[in-house]
Amino acid sequence: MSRNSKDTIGNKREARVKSKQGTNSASPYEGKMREGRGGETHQISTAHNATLTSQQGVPVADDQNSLKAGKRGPTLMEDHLMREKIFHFDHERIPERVVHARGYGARGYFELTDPVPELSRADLFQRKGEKTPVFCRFSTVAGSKGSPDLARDVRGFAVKFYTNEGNWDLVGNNIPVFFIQDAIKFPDLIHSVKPAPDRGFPQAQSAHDNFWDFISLMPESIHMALWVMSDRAIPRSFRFMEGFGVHTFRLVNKKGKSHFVKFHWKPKQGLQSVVWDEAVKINGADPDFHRRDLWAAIDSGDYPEWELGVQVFDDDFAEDFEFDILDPTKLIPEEQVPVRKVGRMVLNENVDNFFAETEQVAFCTQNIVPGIDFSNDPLLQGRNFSYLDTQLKRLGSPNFTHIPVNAPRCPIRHFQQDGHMAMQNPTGRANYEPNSWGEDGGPRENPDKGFVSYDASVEGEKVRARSESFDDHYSQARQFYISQTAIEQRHIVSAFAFELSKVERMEIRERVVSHLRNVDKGLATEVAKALGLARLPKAAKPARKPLDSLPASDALSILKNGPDDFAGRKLGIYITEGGDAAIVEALEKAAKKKGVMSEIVAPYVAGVTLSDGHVKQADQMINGAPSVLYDFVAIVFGDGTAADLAADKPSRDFVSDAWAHCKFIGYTQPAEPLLDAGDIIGTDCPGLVKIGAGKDAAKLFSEAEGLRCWERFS
Ligand code: HDE
Repeated sequence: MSRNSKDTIGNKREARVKSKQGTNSASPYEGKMREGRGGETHQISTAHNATLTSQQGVPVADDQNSLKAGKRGPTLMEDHLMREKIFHFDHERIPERVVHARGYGARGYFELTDPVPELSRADLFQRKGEKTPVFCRFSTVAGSKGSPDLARDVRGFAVKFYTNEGNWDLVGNNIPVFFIQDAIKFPDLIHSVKPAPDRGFPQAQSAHDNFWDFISLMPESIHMALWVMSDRAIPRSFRFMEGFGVHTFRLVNKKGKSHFVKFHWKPKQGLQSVVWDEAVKINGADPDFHRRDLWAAIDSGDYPEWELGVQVFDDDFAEDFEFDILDPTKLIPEEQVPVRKVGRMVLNENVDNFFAETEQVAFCTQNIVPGIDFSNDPLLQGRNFSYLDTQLKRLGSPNFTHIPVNAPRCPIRHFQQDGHMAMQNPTGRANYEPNSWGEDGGPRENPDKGFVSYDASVEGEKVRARSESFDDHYSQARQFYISQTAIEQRHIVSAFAFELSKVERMEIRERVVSHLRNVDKGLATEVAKALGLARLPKAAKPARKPLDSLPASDALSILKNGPDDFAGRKLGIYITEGGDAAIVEALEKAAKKKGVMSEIVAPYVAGVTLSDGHVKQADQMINGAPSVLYDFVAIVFGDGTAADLAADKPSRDFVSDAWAHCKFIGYTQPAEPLLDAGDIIGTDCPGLVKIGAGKDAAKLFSEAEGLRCWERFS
């Protein structure tokens, strides 16, 4: 039988399966689940007032009391309903991810805007305007599932594309480089940053001896350390950060020709981060700040969007580039290889159930599709082993691909079977290949359509070694540092000083500074000064002399890539009794027009009576809504109300924090005593906008377009 005829049989079989299911759903299993036939998933009814049942479907008469021998007697073992309920509760938790445990996901789609068939045969890159469903999960790395969102940390940026030819997982971060060059060091890196094994703390923090001990002994991590000490590690929201595939991958076209590629996600909303003092306070005020932000934006229809870009290069470029393109501690500056935008991702649906989707989603770097391939990056090669392994541990069965969030949305036909919780059970007699069952013989391989690995030539001795081409550890760290604005450089210095101030052993602090000397002497001097070191430590001996010729790259700065307007940001309007109703209304209207979310803050959550006599309900009480939760604030007070509030700590902090964090502050004249109490010196300072009447509201918005008033930063 020819291979082609086998394929025809496969297609016929698929058609039969579909018609049996009575649905033209993309996934054969989806149809089965809807039918709810024996042996397949049952759906839990959420209908209002439906009768409560046990897991076995037995109606429950009393869910308040366990079965006892007499009202005051012992509980009986016979109580099958209580035992089932508690048994299930006892097993609710699955192991949290060993890294990236804290995360938040959403559904959406990827739309191809610029097809690239000449680069890749991947089905999702062929037809302009075609949409591919995606699931995207953002995360922090070090903290446990319940840790706060604003930890200083790398953010995971993982996207599962449900393509017509299988799932492609792009499991990236919001930082384009990584700490280590070889997968074998990953457990050490993660152990060092997680709570120390003897004391079980600190949680979700890198400011401790173990982490900096490891970093200072692994010079390859210094480039990434600079990124993590920059504001990239304290993003304002998942919506305002970039994403990177980090490793070099391959794109392979129909003819089998390959190009190297690095993947980029660019947020349409622009880049934005918070400042460290703000991050610390947000963690207290709202530990769910990032997940709430994403959920609220999607819930309100303000769908976040990213462009997918590719940096494509060939072997010649790889040969000439200053660094090894397989070294994941290096990036390729966008000025050297521009990012070509090929499509956009829109996140437009929140999950219905956090556990079902965000917790159970199982990303695997090995999930690639025809037209995309791996490079020999040793970190990527190690990851390809790790992710499948971790999903088995976490989800408990090789059938984790049967869980809807992980299931491909294209036809699946194979002979893999059984195992725990098998939901997709093939029908028919043949469960092996080759077989001679003709039409009932099941699927066949297809050399034309199927995945073929790029036939890169490989030769070499079996060695445990690292290539000398990975030896430069400082040049790109320096390039990153000199690409930052003065404000961003100051933040990096403060972050190093803060983190190292929490390190107890002096030699670790000094060892870190000795590496910084190879990055930038000014940076090392500033950090040493901030730490109060008696002398500047000698520079660490580099494996290879760093280059100081790499030019600054604007693409590496957040502030040089901020948004053009305020869309997607949040305004806090603090009002008191008698506040000017026209101004409040004008602010709310202007916010809506600009795509800004606004919230009313008041001394009482029940609200206050404004100047026109109507009661304005509040969204938040001042004690629960510090200004760190907003991008800019307006204070619209009624006559005489500021004097009392000037003695109120949350009210004073509201303005003094907004001031210290360089936020724009709109205010009405009656609010001036509070500004004085909040240590705001003089009302003619930059970033303070006096609002005399409703028509001035627009002024606050136009002034505040720069997001922060950095002139105030000192
Ligand atoms: Fe991961 N990583 N990682 N990682 N990683 C996991 O898989 C691992 C690395 C990244 O939202 C784990 O499902 C090894 C780089 C993200 O569910 C685990 C190495 C990058 C996520 C794992 C790395 C990442 C993970 C834990 C070094 C950026 C969260 C739970 C060789 C390019 C995905 C899980 C989600 C998750 C292993 C390095 C990104 C254990 C061994 C580099 C975004 O498999």
